[in-house]
Amino acid sequence: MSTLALPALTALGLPVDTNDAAFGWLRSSEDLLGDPAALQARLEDDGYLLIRNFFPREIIRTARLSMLRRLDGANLLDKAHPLEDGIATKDKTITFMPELARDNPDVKRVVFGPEIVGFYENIFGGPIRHFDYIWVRSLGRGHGTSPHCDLVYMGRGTHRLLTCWIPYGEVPVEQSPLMLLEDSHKKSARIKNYLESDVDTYCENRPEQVKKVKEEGGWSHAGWLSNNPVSLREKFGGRWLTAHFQPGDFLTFRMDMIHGSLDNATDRVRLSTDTRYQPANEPIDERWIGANPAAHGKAGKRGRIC
Ligand SMILES: O=C(O)CCC(=O)C(=O)O
Ligand SMILES: [Fe+2]
Repeated sequence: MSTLALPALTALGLPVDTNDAAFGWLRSSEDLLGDPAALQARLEDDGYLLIRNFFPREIIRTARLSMLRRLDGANLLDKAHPLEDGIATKDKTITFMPELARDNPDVKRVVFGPEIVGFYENIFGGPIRHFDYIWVRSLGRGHGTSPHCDLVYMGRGTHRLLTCWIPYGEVPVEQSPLMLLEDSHKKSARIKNYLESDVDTYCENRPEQVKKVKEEGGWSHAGWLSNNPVSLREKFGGRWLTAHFQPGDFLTFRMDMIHGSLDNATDRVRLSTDTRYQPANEPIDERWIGANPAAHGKAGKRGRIC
């Protein structure tokens, strides 16, 4: 891969090594769409599938505009620019905003619509269900997401669960695209203790955890595997893989795949959702279902003897 055209990239403020041995591109499996067995095999091998040009662009654009209108209504966009450009107001950091998807039929059209449901039915080989909760990220200039695996946030049901990350608009490398640590799903034994943890579970026999998690509704830990994507990669091996995402693309990956995102070096908001899908007949993590999911609130906290 030529690195000549790449701008200097950072992750959590740290310079990312973009040499061929440390950095690369996600491969698209768009060509396998008609062949579920091949998709399943590729997912097993790579731990992820990038599918380009999957959604009709119009539904992505409609969902993007619906979210931008809400951001604008909250005075988070610079009114000197067209709404559609999604330019963030200076000095206001925007991050995790699930309210952009609440009661939003345009976002639900994308994340629970027939295209994506059909895709996961092919992947799981039968009926599927999704978590009702929709994670929305609206990242202005600043740091991306720390490296983690999703299991620690949603591992109480089946582990045959897949995340779907969808960008709403173009997301070039300098605008905080998602990145996956290559082959990390094959090394999960090395992070066994981390993968067995659950951010909403506390030790009943440790008073400080009872106070923090059960009484105050906090988390037992933040869920991050590391706050240093550069040294994590050096220790763990593999390359950080990312893409210059286009509207219509999506990325799906396993619960044990290490991922995070690059920083946003622009004033353009990076809008994305992440949602989850699993076989319909397997147990589901109760925190994320229903009209008003408990999420990481007090109702989802669980004690155990450590
Ligand atoms: O969008 C991001 O920066 C993080 C997304 C993520 O962690 C996920 O899709 O599971
Ligand atoms: Fe994640």
